[in-house]
Amino acid sequence: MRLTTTDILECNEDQLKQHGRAFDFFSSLHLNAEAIVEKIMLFQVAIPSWALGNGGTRFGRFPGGGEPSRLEQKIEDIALLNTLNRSSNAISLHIPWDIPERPDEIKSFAAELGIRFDAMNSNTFQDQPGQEFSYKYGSLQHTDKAVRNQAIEHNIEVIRYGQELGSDSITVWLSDGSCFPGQLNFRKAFSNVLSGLKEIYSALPPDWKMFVEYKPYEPNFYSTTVGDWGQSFLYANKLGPKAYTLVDLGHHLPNTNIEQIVSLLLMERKLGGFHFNDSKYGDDDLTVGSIKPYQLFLIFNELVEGMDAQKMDHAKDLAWMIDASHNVKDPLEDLLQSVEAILISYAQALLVDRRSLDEAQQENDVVRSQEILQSAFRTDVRPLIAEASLRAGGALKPIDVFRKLKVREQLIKERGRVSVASGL
Ligand SMILES: [Mn+2]
Repeated sequence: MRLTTTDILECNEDQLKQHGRAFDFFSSLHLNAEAIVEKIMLFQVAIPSWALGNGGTRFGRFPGGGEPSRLEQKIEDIALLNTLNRSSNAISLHIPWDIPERPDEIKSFAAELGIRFDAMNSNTFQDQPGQEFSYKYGSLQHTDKAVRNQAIEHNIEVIRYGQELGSDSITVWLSDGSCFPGQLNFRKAFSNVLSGLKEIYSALPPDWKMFVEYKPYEPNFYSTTVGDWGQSFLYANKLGPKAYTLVDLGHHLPNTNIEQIVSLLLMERKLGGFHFNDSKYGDDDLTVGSIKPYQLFLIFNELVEGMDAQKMDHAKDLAWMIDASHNVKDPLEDLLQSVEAILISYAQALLVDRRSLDEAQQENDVVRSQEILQSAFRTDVRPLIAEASLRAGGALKPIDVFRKLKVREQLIKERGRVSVASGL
């Protein structure tokens, strides 16, 4: 199914007047409204190929119908999202769940729909059918060199696929670790992973980046060999200038100060990318901004401050991606909510009065510092998000349009009620 700009313009019609009033009012209060709209229009968030169907838990899975079962259909779903919000023009592929059989054709199919290929993701946390060695006791950390080599070769294969598709980065997330004390020699595990990553790193094309993603627990519950940002940062530093740390919001112990991590990684020029989601307890993979919107804002506040300090391009210099799972919602509606939450936090961070905040910090005026941050956070910036979408030909209210045009019903008609997305 494809949506046209005309479909969307018709849906916008009813709301144009009210939106115009809201945007004008906002602009009369905030002189930088126009500049923020321009920045929002440039900001794009990649959608992972595994987030387009209903996920599940180890207790069960409840598919919603009309899920994309082929890569082409996944790309079509992302194009639907992007036609609605004009802010998600990239797909992040997972190998082997989404091996492009004919990369050339897939690449031009995606380009026709205005979709490009973001970071590639490898998988050494599962055994695939026909695989020679098992990853039960880890992949790059494994005691057996043959297993390590198999994992290295897989990552290099993922880079090759990415090259053919026009991607320019690989995200390595390892589930390597241990479930019980004594199971693992931490130093040996660390150095095995390091030498594996070095081999993968040396296979990177010149303009590529490698992202090292960390996670404190699950599926291993005693230790994880890339367990936190310190360990990831160690690897990234030892690997070289093309290696970076990737922050996944769900990959922290409860109440971790993620914004401080972001600030320091930016200072060291070692923050490479971001996986957005939200969580209440652990790696819950909930809709972005659904549980802790203030934390998301504080993270964006540090992102904007830190990227500006390094003269980085907000839209291009970090890899922005959603990494969520949808158990009870329509995945496409959930993704629309997530992208909107990201744009809202970004816009609020752009509203922060940096000069006044700096002065307040210098004067140790704690109350004023908090007032400045919270006044940005409590500003309703939705007219700016809607204006950015409208100017780019998108919907003023993407979810309303998704429902009004009965997109899910159409997808079920096309693909069937029992179609199941490959992946998680
Ligand atoms: Mn992730």
